[in-house]
Amino acid sequence: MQTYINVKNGVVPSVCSLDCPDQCGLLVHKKDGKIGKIEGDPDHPVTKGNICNKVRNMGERIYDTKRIKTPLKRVGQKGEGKFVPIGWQEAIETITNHWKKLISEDGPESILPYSFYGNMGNINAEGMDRRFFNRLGSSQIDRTICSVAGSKGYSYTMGGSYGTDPEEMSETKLFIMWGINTVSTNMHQMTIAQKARKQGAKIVVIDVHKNQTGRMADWFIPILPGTDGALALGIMHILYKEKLVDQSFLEEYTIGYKELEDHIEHYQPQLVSEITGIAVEDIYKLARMYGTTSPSMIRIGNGLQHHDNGGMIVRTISCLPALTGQWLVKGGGALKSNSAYLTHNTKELQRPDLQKHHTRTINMNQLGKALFETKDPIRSLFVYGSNPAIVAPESNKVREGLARQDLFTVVHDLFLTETAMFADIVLPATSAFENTDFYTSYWHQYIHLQEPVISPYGESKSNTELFRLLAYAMGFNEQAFKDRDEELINQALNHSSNPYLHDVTFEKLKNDRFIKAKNTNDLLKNLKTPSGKIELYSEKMELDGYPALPTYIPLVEEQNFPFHYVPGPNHNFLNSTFSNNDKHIKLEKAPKLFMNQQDADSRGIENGTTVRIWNNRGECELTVFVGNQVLPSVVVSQGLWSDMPGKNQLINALTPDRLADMGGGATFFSGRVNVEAIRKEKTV
Ligand SMILES: Nc1nc2c(c(=O)[nH]1)N[C@H]1C(S)=C(S)[C@@H](COP(=O)(O)OP(=O)(O)OC[C@H]3O[C@@H](n4cnc5c(=O)[nH]c(N)nc54)[C@H](O)[C@@H]3O)O[C@H]1N2
Ligand SMILES: Nc1nc2c(c(=O)[nH]1)N[C@H]1C(S)=C(S)[C@@H](COP(=O)(O)OP(=O)(O)OC[C@H]3O[C@@H](n4cnc5c(=O)[nH]c(N)nc54)[C@H](O)[C@@H]3O)O[C@H]1N2
Ligand code: SF4
Ligand SMILES: [Mo]
Repeated sequence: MQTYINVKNGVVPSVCSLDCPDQCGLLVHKKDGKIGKIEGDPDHPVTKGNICNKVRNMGERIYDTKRIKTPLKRVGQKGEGKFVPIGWQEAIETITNHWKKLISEDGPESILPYSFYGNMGNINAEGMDRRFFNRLGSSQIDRTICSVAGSKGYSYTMGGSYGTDPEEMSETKLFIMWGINTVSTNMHQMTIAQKARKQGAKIVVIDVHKNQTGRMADWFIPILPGTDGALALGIMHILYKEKLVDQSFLEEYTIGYKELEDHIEHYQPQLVSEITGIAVEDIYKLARMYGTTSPSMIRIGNGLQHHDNGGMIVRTISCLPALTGQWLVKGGGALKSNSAYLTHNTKELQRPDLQKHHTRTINMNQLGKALFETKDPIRSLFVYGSNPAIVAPESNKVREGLARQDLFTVVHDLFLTETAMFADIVLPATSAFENTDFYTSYWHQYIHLQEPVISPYGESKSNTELFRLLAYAMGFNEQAFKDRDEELINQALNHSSNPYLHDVTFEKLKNDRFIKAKNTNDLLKNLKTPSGKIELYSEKMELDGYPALPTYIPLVEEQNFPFHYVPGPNHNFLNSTFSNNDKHIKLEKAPKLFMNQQDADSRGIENGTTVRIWNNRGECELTVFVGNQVLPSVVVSQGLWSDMPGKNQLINALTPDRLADMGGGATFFSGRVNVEAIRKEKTV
């Protein structure tokens, strides 16, 4: 059979597997049977042949000699990195024998899976693995690290992750990039906005950091961290006062618009200015611009919701397009995530029915804490598709937990990550280019098929293959563990209750490669809120213990540390992926800390020198960039950096593991720190 694997020289189609909203169509150039150049697929309707630098250089990662070729067994201390190669049979036997013993002594809940979306492929990231851990009866992990708080907040207003179609945004006249670094994290969103700008559109960026996205804006609005809810309420105040609301839209499609009008009386521009740090006249200017420009689109980022109050912030912002009736305008509305259009049949794919008893669920944002729980302790951790030693908050606590002598840890990854350094057994994972899977974007509305482009590297195995092996060795003989990848895909796509996902099958995808969600313009008729309308007032929120109307709630006050610290992702890594690739590190240079001139002057800190940044959770040493990119009292760093000899750059040593107001989300950006000069010589 002709497969892409057999193509020696030529170009084969693919899709980007990374946790990035763009989900680009790719063309992989093969030379002598290996991956050479990677390009964008010019026929992809949204990404149109452009891709980022990270993935253009992906070939180097696929063939990086640091990639793990065989299973490994630890022979040194935890964290030391001494391993010897072993065969797959020994690896699987070691793991399953250990687990069988644990299950008989402590019960299956002493085993904890920990995973995220290092590979977004649906059957690999949340398919066969879920079946396995359901059947095992292990503890479950709540995958809250990324976007859950905002998604919950948005859903209270809109009923689910349904937003504006990026393909309609060529018509948009006002883009508000709110807490999103689109140039780095959603590049095609910026491409679309720039194209629209040629037809007169304006780009407004509201952010705590004037980064590459802010520098591209027609108007950059700096704001104090975690205060965006107040700004949105201030805009509402002016919209109502100046009769810029769309009354007929409010009457037909929303509930609670009268209650909201009374409620926002409190959010006077002067008060909002004091909270947000934005001048009163700018609040008026923004509200009037928003109230009079159509179509207008708010692109809501994830940055906003990595805060104590992140759910409520997104809930509040998501009310704005209803006030101006923008949901009826082509290219108008808002986009937090479009993932709901392409939801598949998770019941069939993940098989929760295989779970015989209810089990506890552990929030992944509190892994450190969980590893020290003394009641029903976790005795084994199985990590795949994630690198918690770098990406999880309170990393010092996480690493202390990973170093526990009595914790049996297995890591499945392509590389010996910082987490894998603590493992007892490391298993080699295929890259997505070696797998079959289907992908669904959380920004545009296409579903894609990935077929293997090359054969597995060394002895590596895909997640689906690994969990089939583990199931077999555990003696699980249900058909669910025998289903092949194509069957898993067809089971997941058989989802008649999602009207947007229609008649898509493995075979159809094989032919078409990407297929768009259907009937997406009748959103307002199908809203999944309790009332079926846009809920400006939400009874459900009240029942869940929140204010029913959008409300400004301040961040948790951390005492004694003068700076608010916002450590986001960077341009050339994807979370910690690529942070171990020389080319990407070179492009990024060094981890930087951005500080306001005023703060630097008062502390005798000079641009380009090394500073120590600390709080009661940990410390880091970073290169400081002094200027006006951040407001006084705020410091920002970019990127999740790998451990390197002699460098102290573990960013998440500083971040809190408090949970956000909704969904148990992460609060990476709500911590505080202090900063001091430590070396006078310039490092860059
Ligand atoms: N190059 C690259 N692309 C990526 C990623 C990556 O690591 N690198 N990660 C991917 C993933 S998993 C995700 S979730 C997305 C994340 O990408 P985004 O949704 O863009 O989220 P962040 O980059 O975390 O934060 C966005 C912006 O929010 C700002 N911000 C922080 N706090 C506040 C606040 O209180 N108010 C306002 N107005 N702004 C604030 C930050 O300064 C930052 O510029 O990107 C994806 N794409
Ligand atoms: N300070 C701070 N911390 C953050 C953030 C932040 O903005 N600031 N962002 C947070 C967010 S939004 C997110 S989403 C998380 C992301 O955190 P993670 O999901 O942990 O993301 P990565 O660091 O990219 O790690 C993914 C790992 O999966 C591996 N992998 C890739 N494909 C496969 C596969 O098919 N199988 C297996 N077994 N492994 C595979 C990769 O090699 C890599 O080591 O980080 C969070 N952490
Ligand atoms: S990381 Fe994002 S922008 Fe880069 S190729 Fe993948 S989907 Fe496209
Ligand atoms: Mo994320």
